[in-house]
Parts: sequence; structure tokens; C-alpha cells
Amino acid sequence: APGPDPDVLRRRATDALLRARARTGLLTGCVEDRDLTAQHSPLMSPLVWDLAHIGNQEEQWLLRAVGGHEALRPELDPLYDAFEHPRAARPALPLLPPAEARSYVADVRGRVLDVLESAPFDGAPLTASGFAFGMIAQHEQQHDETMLITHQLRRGPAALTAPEPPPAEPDAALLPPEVLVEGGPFTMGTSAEPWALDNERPAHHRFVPSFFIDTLPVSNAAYLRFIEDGGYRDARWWHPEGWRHVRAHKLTAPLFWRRSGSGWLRRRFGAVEPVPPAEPVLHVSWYEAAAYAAWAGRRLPTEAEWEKAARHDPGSGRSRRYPWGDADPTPDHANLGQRHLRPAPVGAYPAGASPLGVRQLIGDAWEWTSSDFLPYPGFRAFPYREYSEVFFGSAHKVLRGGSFAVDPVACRGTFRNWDLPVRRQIFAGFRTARDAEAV
Ligand code: AVJ
Ligand code: FE
Repeated sequence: APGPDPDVLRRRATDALLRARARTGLLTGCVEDRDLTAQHSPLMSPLVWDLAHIGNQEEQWLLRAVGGHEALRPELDPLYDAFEHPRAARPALPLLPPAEARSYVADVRGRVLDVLESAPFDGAPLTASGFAFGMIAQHEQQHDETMLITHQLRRGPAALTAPEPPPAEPDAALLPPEVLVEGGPFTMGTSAEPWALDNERPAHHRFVPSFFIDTLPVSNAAYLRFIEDGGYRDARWWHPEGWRHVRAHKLTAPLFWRRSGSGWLRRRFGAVEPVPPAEPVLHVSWYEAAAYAAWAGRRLPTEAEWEKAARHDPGSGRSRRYPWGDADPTPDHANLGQRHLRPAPVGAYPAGASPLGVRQLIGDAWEWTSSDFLPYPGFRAFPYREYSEVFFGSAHKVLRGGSFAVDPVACRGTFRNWDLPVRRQIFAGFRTARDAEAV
């Protein structure tokens, strides 16, 4: 089938770049300059590093690689190379001060919009279907999620506000707690999605035995039952490394939670509030997610199970782009794009349900899977090894589905995220699964 029209893709690339820049502007414009240069957590870069890194990646790929331009400021490349300096070391670098970082990214962007006008959208792999523009829009949006994480870690009064997400649908309490996904093959990954990144490719067949998966993400109320049942004090539920980590760091609850009398409070973007029982649990590590699942007599879904639940349509046998079908996400389908600064309660977004009725697979919270981050059969690093390939192996676990903080351009049924199993600052929760007996 022919792909989208080049002019449509050119328009889409422009929109995606502009939308990312508007978001970057909010995230770097809502605090004083000293909050841009400070390091709010050793896990994160100063916000001003993310800002200039966004511009530097854009310069390298869209001005130099696609546009054939000379480097504007070659001395900046090593400063903003994520592999040269660990995050904790970045505040000590001679970074561009905020005003200079802003003018650098604006200068790059102005020239990029000229390149975009005339770049071929139908030639070499880097520009086919506008791939490089889509890749760079996704890169900026990924850093916008990273910067929102920095805002969440930052102490002090709230700098960002957003309207509340929609409530759970009245039918949510009546939904079956889990659905059966029948065993059989399905198509995992994609070769057709024009802006899919290298690790999502190519499309390939996978056989997935029958399994049950939760209809909804695990809620704070459910997770609290694990806490109150002594889950953090019982080695039985924990991966040995997770148990060691929980003991060493004296963990007793998700990140940002604290006990208050008989209840729990959490800090969220500068405000302290009671933990909302109906919201998907957030800020848990892979170890915590896996321990909860073991306590519940269940397990995390594998990455293939997650994707089959999200994309496979039992009616047609096809894998679709999203749980609801092939249409791009709208605000009715999913909580994406930092429109809200929290997940919606479990049972929201009925229009985003899968054919089997699984909800909130896309948006709200990234979902930990049991799987290591590994290449698909036939993987080819593109356009650079440092995006995915250097992270393959058993150190990183795969997350799927996207959070409220990620833009639709960087979120789809095939999109793969990954992180270390101890990480909790990311907007991650989970749902659980179990094997179905063979019939
Ligand atoms: C895919 C979210 C793990 O933030 O480390 C940004 C995305 N890669 N710049 C990350 C990324 C290069 C990446 N994750
Ligand atoms: Fe980056």
C-alpha cells in the first residue's frame, strides 16, 4: 500500500516539530534561570542541558546530515553528547547559559524549517517519509518527558499547572478484572509505520500462548493492599536483586509517597496531596512491580503479551497501530502529551479500549513488562547505534504504552521504552498477567 502523501508528511513533520518546541518552551520558561542551571537530582541533567542537547541533536541530524550544513558551533558537540558525560557530571560543564541555549536552539530551528521545505521525502532512508524530522520531533518530546520528570523531582512551589484528566467511566467497576488473550501467532513490531524507530522494526511473527491480562492498570488502592500486607518486608515476593535494593535503601512505598497518620500523602509537581486510590500507581521500579505481581499470585506480562493485547484484533487477525484501531490518538482515546499532569483514574478512556476491552494501554503510565530490552530478529541500527543498540541486553527492562507526559508522536502500539529495573522517577506503573491453562 502506498504510504501517506509526502506533502501530508511534510505538514505532519512541521506540526510535530512546532508542537515539541512549544512544550520545550513551557518546560524551560516556567521557572527562573537558576532553576534551569541547578541540578535537581543526580539522576537528571540540569534543564538547560536538555534544552541545548535538543538543539544540538537537531543540528547534527537535520542541518548537517539532511541539509548538508557545516557545524554551527562544533565545540558544543562533546558538551551535549549524552555518552561523554554522565548526568551527575553535567552541572560542572561549561554549558551554554539559559539565554544562549535559547538562542542556539532557535537559530537551529529556523534553519531546519528551511531545510524541511525542500528536503526529499522519497529518497534515501534518512529522509524517506520525513523519517529524520519525525525522529528529531520524537527526540525532543522524549526530552520533554525527561524535563517533566526533573520538574517532578524539583523541590519548591509548583511551576506548572494543567486541567484535571477525565474521570473513570461509571462502568469501570463492572468490568471483568482480566481478559483472556487466546494463544496463537500475531505480528509484532512494524515495517510500515514511517516514523517507527529502529528498535520497533522489522514486523515479525510471534507465537504467544494463551494468557490473561488485567483490564486496567494496577491502582494505588490495589498497590496499598500490598504495602499494608507487609509486601515490602517479605522477601518471598522479591527478585533477589530487588530485595537487596529495597533493604539497602529502606524502601517502603513508591517514590514521592509518605505515610501520614493512617493514610498516605504524595508530592506531585510541588503540591502534597492524599494518594488518590483510583489512579494507576506511579513511580514504582520494575522490582516493585514484579514483587506486587508475585504477591497477587500473578506476574508481569511479557513484552510480546503486552503488544498482542494492545494491537492484535481477533476479528481480523491483524495487528493495528493502537488498541482502538489505526486512527491517530485524540484526547478521547488516551491521556497523552502533558495535557494533564497526572494519570486519569483506572477505567477512564473507554474509547481507547482494545477489541477485548483492555483499557489505558496507551497513555497515563508507562507499563513495566517482564522482558529484557532485546533486538527483534532482523534488527538494524538506524541511524545511529547509540539510540537503541548499545542498550540491548539484560540490564534494561522494557516499558510499553506511554505516560501522560509523552506526546503522541513518540507513542504507539509498537513503541519501546526501556530503563534499569531500579528506576522510579519515571512515570511508570504496570498491569499484571497470568498464564491460561492450555485448552
Ligand atoms: C528511550 C527514553 C530511554 O531518554 O534515555 C533521548 C530516549 N535517547 N535521547 C532516554 C533518548 C536519546 C531514551 N529513552
Ligand atoms: Fe537525547
